[in-house]
Parts: sequence; structure tokens; C-alpha cells
Amino acid sequence: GFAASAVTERSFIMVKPDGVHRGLVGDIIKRFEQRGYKLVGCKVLVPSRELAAKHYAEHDGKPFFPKLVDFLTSGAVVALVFEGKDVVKTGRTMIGATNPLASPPGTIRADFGIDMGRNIIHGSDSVESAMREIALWFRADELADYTPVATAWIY
Ligand code: FUP
Repeated sequence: GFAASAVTERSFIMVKPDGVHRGLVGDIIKRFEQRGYKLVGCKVLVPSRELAAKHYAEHDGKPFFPKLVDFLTSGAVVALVFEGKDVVKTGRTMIGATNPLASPPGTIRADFGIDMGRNIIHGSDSVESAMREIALWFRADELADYTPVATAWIY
């Protein structure tokens, strides 16, 4: 219906250092905005090794882990929180596969990259991961609580 819904699902989306250096931040935010997702968190930072390792804790011990931490801490990232209906699953669809070469055209990773180690963007893989990652990267008072008027027309 046209009534604003009370959707509160959130996803943690991050433009990685390669995406920031290549000037893709605006394109990436635009894709989520035009899909109808609401931006509730946004900041630019150079992550510490501790933060990067916590973010990718599930990969700790794997052969590519040290390089993954080197890469994520090599420059600025843009940490984002988007909110809306099915944002975790839809966000993953918009992002594409871990390997850009295996991502369908139209996905962010396919449209902007070819290298698995530098795949431009991160997106939470489940609602549980999203809650953990948002709490890791943002304080509660860094997330905006507001109702965009256009929401009534989008959902
Ligand atoms: P994704 O959820 O698509 O970001 O992928 P993963 O959580 O499986 O992997 C996180 C990051 O580790 C990827 F973005 C790239 C890197 N990676 C490698 O470099 N080699 C691998 O074999 C798997 C992942």
C-alpha cells in the first residue's frame, strides 16, 4: 500500500579503499538511494587493523586473511548503513558475487571490477551479520532517526 511501512531491516554497506580511490562512492550510494533504501549512517575513516580484523573475524586463519586486512586498512573506506525492505538480501543481489568475474552484469562488482581481492564493496550477508557489523562500525548516536517523506511513495 501507500502507507509508510515500519521496515527497520538494516544492512552494513562499505565502500572499500579501491572504491574510494577510484571515485565510486557517489555511484554506489546512488544505486541504493534510487532503489528506495534510506541512508541512516555514513562516515569516512581509515580503519585500524583491529577494526578490520574484527570485521573479517570469520576469515581469521585463512591464507588470504593478512592480505585482506592489509587491503582494508590501506586507505579510507566509506561505512554506510541502509535501511528498508529486505535490504540485506537485495543489497547482496545488487553487489554481486565475491569474485567480480562471476558477477552478473548490472551488479556493482561486475560493473566496476575484475579482481576478487579488490572487489570495491562489502555488504552484510545476513540480518545477524548486519547487526554485528553496524554495532562494530557505528555508535548508536551516529545513526539518524528520521522519516523521509518520499518513503510513502517508494515502499
Ligand atoms: P563477500 O561476502 O562476498 O564480501 O565475501 P567473503 O566474506 O567470502 O570474503 C570477504 C573478502 O575476502 C572478499 F571481499 C575478498 C576476500 N577474499 C579473498 O581475497 N579470497 C578468497 O578466497 C575469499 C575472499
